[in-house]
Amino acid sequence: MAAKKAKATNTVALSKDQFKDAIVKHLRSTCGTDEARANNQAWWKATCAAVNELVFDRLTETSKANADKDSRAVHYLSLEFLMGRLTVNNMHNVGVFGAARDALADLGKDVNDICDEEPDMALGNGGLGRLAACFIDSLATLNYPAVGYGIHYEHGLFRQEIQGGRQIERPDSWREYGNPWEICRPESIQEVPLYGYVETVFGEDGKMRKVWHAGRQIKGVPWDIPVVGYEAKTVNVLRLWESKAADFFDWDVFNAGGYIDSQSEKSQAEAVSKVLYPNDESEAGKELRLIQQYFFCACSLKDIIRRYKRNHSDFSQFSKQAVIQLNDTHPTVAIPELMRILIDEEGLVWDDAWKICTETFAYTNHTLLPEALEKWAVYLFEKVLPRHLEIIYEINRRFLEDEVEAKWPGNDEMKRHLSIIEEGETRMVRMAYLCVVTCFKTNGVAAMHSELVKEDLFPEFYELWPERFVNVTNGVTPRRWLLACNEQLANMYNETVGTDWPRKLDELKGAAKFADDAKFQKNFMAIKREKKVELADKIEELCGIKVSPDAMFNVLIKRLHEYKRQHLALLHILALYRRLLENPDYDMGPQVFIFGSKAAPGYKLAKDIIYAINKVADKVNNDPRIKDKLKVVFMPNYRVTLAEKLFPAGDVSLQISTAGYEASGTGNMKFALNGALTLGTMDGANVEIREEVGDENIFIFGMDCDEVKALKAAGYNPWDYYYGNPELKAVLDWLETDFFTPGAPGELASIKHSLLEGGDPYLVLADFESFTTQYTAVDVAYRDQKKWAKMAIINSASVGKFNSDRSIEDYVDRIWKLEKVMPN
Ligand code: H2P
Repeated sequence: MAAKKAKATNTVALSKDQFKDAIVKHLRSTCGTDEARANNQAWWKATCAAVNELVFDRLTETSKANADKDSRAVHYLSLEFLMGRLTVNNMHNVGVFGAARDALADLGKDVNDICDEEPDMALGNGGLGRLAACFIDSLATLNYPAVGYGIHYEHGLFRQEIQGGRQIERPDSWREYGNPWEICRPESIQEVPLYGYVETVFGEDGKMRKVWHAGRQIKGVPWDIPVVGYEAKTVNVLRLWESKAADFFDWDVFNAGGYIDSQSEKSQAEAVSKVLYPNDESEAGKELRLIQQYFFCACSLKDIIRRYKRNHSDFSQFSKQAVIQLNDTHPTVAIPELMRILIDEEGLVWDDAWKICTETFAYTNHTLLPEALEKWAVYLFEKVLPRHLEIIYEINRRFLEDEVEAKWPGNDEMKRHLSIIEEGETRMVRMAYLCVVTCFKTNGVAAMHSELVKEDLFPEFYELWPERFVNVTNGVTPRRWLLACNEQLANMYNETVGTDWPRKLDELKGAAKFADDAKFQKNFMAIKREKKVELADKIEELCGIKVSPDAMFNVLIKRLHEYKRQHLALLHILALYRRLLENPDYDMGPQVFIFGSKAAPGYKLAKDIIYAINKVADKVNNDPRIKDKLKVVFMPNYRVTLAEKLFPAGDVSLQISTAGYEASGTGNMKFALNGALTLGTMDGANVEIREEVGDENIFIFGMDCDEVKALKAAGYNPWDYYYGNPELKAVLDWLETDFFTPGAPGELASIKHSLLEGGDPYLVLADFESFTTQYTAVDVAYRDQKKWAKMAIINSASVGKFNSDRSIEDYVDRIWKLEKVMPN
């Protein structure tokens, strides 16, 4: 089906001609060039400047309205904001996408080519950071006062290259040549102290005070990214802090010829915002990461307090005006920092300061994995943040002596168990405990996960304060994940259910009644095919692999981690390949498996899995015996921009984590919205997707959470599965040969070893048989295209619940209690 032109779904803010004039004007006045000489980079910047004429106006109006009304606001503290590109999104949200596209076309430019100039803002790692980006989009769309706070990393998540099948990490430079969306705000620079020692002093009134004599200061420079609400008057701000040396460099040293020395303080200070997730295997890396966390929390709190003080002379209203959401434990150090400011700098007594903290902070937990629950060595805290450690000790003392003692009198074992300080060879601060002890709400990110947070992660805390634990199921913004990335389907929905769905995603339900309609099915599947053709072209361009858009596209895109079980999909691919080699007429429809994933640089097995996928791909894709029935693709440098091409093109959405391990997932929601069927476990938000789309429109396999727990409790032995299933044994043994790595046997063996000698911690082998069996059912279903179309339509039309606007309304209702300031 030919791509219909996207119609602007909201009020047109500028006509095509006005937009054209604005672009031409900005080519000259902003970019210092003209239509004849400009390259695409200049066209892109001029286009952004034209959009910004509208954006910046609304930004100013929003901040004025918030200040005038002295409104309560949420401050979303997150180490990650995975924004991706902003141009198309912002054009849609201010209602000028159609005008911009047509204006550029008149000027001889293609909107896609121009927007392709924009680098991704990859200031995040995976679902957690992308969730933060969806949330600030929804907050602005719903006209809620909100500020996102994070770090202005010079380099975001690494750029992934694949060389000889292996992941190579390269620096990502998203703002090397300037970024038209950000505004530097030197007027709001903050100073951040570090290191040093704490002195106890007595004032003239005889009262004891603590004074932190910092050993160093660094400077936080704020950069504001406007966050444009869809069809809304609100433009909120994402404020990202860049670290700089407090004194630019030492003039005296410089003048005396010490050019290098004079720069050292500068480069040390700048290291703080240099990269997202510095490798923290070394001590220096750990220290840098703790400093990063403190740096952005300290800057953000000072900023919040500065704004608060404009209208208030004491702190009695603070928790009424400000709610601070801690996105995972990364910003936990904000808690002792606020205590420190209130007590040491503002002169409040402990109880008053503590009351404010317990009414201001709320915490979102995103994972149950013990390794992801942060702990910091006490000695590190003592070195970098000595006063904060004292405060944490005092919080802990009061918690144990008052609350734990009252609930479990005389139970020292319980005190040890719940202490914020973990005893052991190296004493550690348990950041998650500090969050739960302080925050007025702790939430999980999907219904099942929130239950596990109460039952398994924090059961005693839940016993103490059941009212503090709530669930807010994640969501995704339909503006980016349907309207902007799947123009064709968006237009089809505009014609079917009207144009309100990008806000009210439930309206898509209206399309479900056409699920049986032959013409609707045909159009729906034609769009899916068109998106698959686009993806197939991209695959050929990036990987040199030809895939047929008529094959079933199985897509597994997410951070690489053993619990997400990319290697389970790999074992299944090996089984299919084996079946095809043994029987060239083996009955299966053509299938393509598409992976996109980055592995943490220090995570060896994850990198081995990427290597294995690529080696298997090399072999399978070039084996004429299997007659193109099976293809395997690993797309390099998976990021938001690539995701925007992958989600609309997927037929099967692989969500195959071990039940109980994936907190929610959000890719599962994006796939279903774009008409892919889930093949997944009863984990995270898959459970709720199943509730929405119906059991007959989803493929569930494997053990559920209780079965996983029971098997582990009974003593899981992966060898039983290895010896019990000849196909599984054969594919695992295959990994040890040099079949996929000619001349280098054993190169893929680490995967087998982790699953056998390593104990298979995520029960890959236990779920293998169920997975392959269910995959056969998926293949059979796909070959009945009419039935498949119906199921795909029902999926897409039924996932309105997973609109991030709904998540935000839940946060507002259950936690934040905000009011809208700008009119709708
Ligand atoms: C994490 C969880 C996901 C969850 C997401 C957002 C940490 O993301 O694992 O289950 O959906 O947060 O709450 P990820 O694994 O993609 O980095």
